[in-house]
Amino acid sequence: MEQHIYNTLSENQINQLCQRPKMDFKSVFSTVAPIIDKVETEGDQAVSYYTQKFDGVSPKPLAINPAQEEVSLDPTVKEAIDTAFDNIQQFHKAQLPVPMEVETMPGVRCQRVARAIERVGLYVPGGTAILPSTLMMLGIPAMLAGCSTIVVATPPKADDSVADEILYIAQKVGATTLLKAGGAQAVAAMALGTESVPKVDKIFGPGNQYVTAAKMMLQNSEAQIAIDMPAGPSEVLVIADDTAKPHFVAADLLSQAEHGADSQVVLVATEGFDLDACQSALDDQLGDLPRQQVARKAIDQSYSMVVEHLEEAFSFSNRYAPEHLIVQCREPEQWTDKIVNAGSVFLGHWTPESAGDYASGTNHTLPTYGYARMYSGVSVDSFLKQITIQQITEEGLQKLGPTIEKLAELEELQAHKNAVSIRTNELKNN
Ligand code: HSO
Ligand code: ZN
Repeated sequence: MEQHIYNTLSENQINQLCQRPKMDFKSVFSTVAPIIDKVETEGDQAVSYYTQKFDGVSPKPLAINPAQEEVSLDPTVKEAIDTAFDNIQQFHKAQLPVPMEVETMPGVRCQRVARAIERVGLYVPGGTAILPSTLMMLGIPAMLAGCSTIVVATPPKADDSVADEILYIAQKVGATTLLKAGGAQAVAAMALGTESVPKVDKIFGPGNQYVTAAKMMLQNSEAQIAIDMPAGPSEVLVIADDTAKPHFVAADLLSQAEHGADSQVVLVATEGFDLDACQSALDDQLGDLPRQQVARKAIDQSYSMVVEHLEEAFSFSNRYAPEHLIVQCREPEQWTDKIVNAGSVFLGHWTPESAGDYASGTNHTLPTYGYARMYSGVSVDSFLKQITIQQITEEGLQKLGPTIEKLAELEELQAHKNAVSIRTNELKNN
């Protein structure tokens, strides 16, 4: 790992270290545009065509109702899924909003109520591994919010089947359709609707650059869909002081590095942390990983930064705005007020990121690429919209009327003023 000393760096160099690799969206957009067009004109047939072309499978049928599928799971897998499901459900249930009502003036009552986004699409990547955890992270808040149409899209296996783990979770969250396709064609099918896939209003979930590009393009099209957030490669930043155990830190860095060769892994350590021991633990642990080629590429592009004080560590971390921030230092909870930009935070020596990835209860769909500066991770809120409601009494309108009339006059919008005057005059005359 390349090493930097924080207080020898210029502002410019620090900014450079906070940069993520550039995404070349231009060429990806030009690949994705014809896929979207073909799905729009040919529907299911186009989705099948691209699934055959890119994944080598012709899904038959293209979409299924997960409730009607037979599922058989190893009991230990089922138990692990059930435990994680329960924790994620508990933490997300607590996020359900409480209705709000405020009487801003006597007789002027304002309310805010939440309603579910009715139709949502959840993208669960396939590729090198199945990701049942991602379906829990998206499906559980969708179920709790009360979304009535939940479409799950995931690429089928080579034999055209869908993993039992995915089917089991799809059943538990009440998914209504499961589309056996991935890639830009699956995103397009959910955004536009086809013969067998209902059109949705918002699309969630991580994916490769083609999936991300399709989400971005369809968001800005006549399909009128929303997306959860812009997505880039996964990231972790670990802050370690002299109390941190080098082999724990190494394990955490590798757990993120194995996601992809483009994963972003950063270590920020005080001088008391044993960086050499961490480097040799990294080398040792890497040798045993089935995905060591992927992890090694990510680690080779990563760096460590030595700081004098933890204040500097948190200040750098806030500038970097990592998706995951792991804090392995003395009294880590004392630092939470200083954390301003991060997707999800893991405090102390006994809190690996894997806990949040799978089973502690928090969501693992989080902002990357520096978007933690202004985006939150997925939560129940992501599946809701808020509606405001108001009701004004005669007394309320008499009191508030002159204020509205004055402001309408100021904006030279006479009809707005009249809508008040016509009523208050009637009250005066009665
Ligand atoms: N760390 C990933 C989520 C994940 N990890 C899924 C394991 N499975 C999000 O950055
Ligand atoms: Zn992970």
